[in-house]
Amino acid sequence: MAERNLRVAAAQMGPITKNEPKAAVVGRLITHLKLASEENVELVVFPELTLTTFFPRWFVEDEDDLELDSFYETSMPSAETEFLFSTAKDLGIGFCLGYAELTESGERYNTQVLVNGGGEIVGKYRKVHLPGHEEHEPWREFQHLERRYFKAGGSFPTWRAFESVVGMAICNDRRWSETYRSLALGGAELILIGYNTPIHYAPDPSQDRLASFHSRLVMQAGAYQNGCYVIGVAKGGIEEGVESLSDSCIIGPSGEILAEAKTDGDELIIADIDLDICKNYKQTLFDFARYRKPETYGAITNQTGAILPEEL
Ligand code: ING
Repeated sequence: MAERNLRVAAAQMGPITKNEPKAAVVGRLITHLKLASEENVELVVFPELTLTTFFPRWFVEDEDDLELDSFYETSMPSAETEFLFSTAKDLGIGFCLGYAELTESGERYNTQVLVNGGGEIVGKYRKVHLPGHEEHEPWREFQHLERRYFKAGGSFPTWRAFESVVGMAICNDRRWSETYRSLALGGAELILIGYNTPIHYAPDPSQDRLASFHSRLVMQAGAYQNGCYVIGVAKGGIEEGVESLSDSCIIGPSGEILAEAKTDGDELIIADIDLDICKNYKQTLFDFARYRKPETYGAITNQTGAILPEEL
């Protein structure tokens, strides 16, 4: 079988201001696509909620507030993103786009779509792990109200695309080992993860200095333990006063960092990946069918929280 080489890119975004028009943001995304085209990139991964500022940092009392709705898309492509889709199709470049989805029935999701080089949406993923809190917590320097503004997704689908099997995850999903294993059990070789990660973690500020280490740790572990490539893409920099992690990176099935961002702004990070390298791990150390013992893993799906042993 011919080698399955793929040139991929993480399209890191710098800050997006609250009043930056979506059309202006799309202009920045298209700049990424044009540079990617010059470098013969085949797949570009954009961050989580790429079309707007990270609005869950603010409390909006009224769920039906028009301003809140303005951060969501009621169709994809939408009027503002139609030009992105048509440009990508003209350039023959596939992409992964994170955005806030408002369905016809009024459900709100933190969503990513996978689009092939022909401009067709081949997959859609809705964020499963929603971090933060549901109610206004004024004690915080900034809010993290994803659990108020989004409904959780219900599965980790995978799709055949780009001569591979592709899965998607979003931000906090990358911190949960179940995410990668679920996708790898669906055959994923390539996992695309957009994120918006504030450096400051209000419940435990001792973690702040470890933001980059923790982000790399979980993605490198997820890649290695499942024989996958992982592309982690940030919207970083100081966005509306909140310092957010950049550090976008492309990670191989060995767990090694293959390419990484050098700035906190809009930056295209490119890597040539050989998808057949996944077999070096999936068919040896991590041969699931041969070595996994699901009959012993019951606690993982039967429980939500920990159940401690009895006091002696
Ligand atoms: N952001 C964060 C993330 O998981 C967070 C939530 C912030 C966790 C700060 C830890 C520290 O990267 C999103 N959007 O999930």
